[in-house]
Amino acid sequence: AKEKIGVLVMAYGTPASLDDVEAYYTHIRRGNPPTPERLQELVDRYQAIGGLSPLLEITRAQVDNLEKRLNEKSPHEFVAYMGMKHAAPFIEDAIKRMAEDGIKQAIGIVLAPHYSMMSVGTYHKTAKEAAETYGIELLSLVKDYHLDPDFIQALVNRVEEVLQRFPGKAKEQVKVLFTAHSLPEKILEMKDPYPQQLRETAEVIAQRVGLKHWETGWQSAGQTAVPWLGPDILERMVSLQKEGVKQVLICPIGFVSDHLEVLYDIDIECQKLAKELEIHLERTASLNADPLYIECLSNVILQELAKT
Ligand code: FEC
Repeated sequence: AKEKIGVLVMAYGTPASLDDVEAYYTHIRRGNPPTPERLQELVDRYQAIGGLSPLLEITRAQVDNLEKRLNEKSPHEFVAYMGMKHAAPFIEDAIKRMAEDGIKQAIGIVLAPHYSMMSVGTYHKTAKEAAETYGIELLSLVKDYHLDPDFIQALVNRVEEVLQRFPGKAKEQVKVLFTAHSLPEKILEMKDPYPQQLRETAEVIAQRVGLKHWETGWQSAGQTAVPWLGPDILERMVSLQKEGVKQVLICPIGFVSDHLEVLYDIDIECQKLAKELEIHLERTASLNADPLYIECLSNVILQELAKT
């Protein structure tokens, strides 16, 4: 029989019920429980998007489709496991299950296209430690795929699609903000590739679509004592209005799925501000289980394996 290769597919994770929000938030805060007020704010945000985030189901669909596509394309036999950073099933749980299933070798990928030591880097650290604990040989961990041709094509399609919703010559009039999750400013001193990679993805899409006005932007910064990369999209919306901008498109290229940071931070919070500022704001649809995104993931994994 062919030796099975485990595929560790890692994503952020979301609470399974509103009762789990406290444990989830505590995990994100590295074991420090939030104050009751901060917890309530987060519960309110989940309630505002309908009670829970669809992230778990979407991640599950991405993992299942990726496994299927890998097995169609390659003579190896792949078994994919979903492992979350902050919620069950955790990355550690996925590795443990691999070991129980008799898997000896695995490759890992994060469902986030841009590399930062503070994002993808911490998934990798957890994966390496768990692999060590359970005796799984990690063949490789994919670092980034922010310029993968299928990834770019999927985003180009979405930008083209949503531009139709603006009147007139949208490519010439609309200001496009390509956004990603903010991170603490100290990543700049650490020469982290994250801001540059974000810029590269944005630049290629803008060129392909022929956009006149675009820039990158930061969203969803955490509330901690340290400064985060800015300006935040909320601040930027205010300054754009002062500059006379009336139409804005947000393309959240740092995220691949519908979840709180998209459904609340853009669709509710930023949209409310846009209404007040009388700006016409649209957002590109998330990739979710788009076959082009699955194609990107499968190609990146096979290319990575070919190097080992
Ligand atoms: O839909 C859902 O339930 C999950 C939404 C969600 C995604 C997500 C992605 C990223 N985060 C990243 C970094 C940080 C850092 C902190 C931080 C805090 C939070 C909190 C919530 C939350 N994040 Fe998140 N993130 C999501 C949700 N994130 C909730 C806590 C409340 C708040 O601050 O808003 C700050 C930790 C600290 O306090 O020290 C740092 C990065 C990503 C994108 C890459 C990835 O997906 O891994 C980076 C989705």
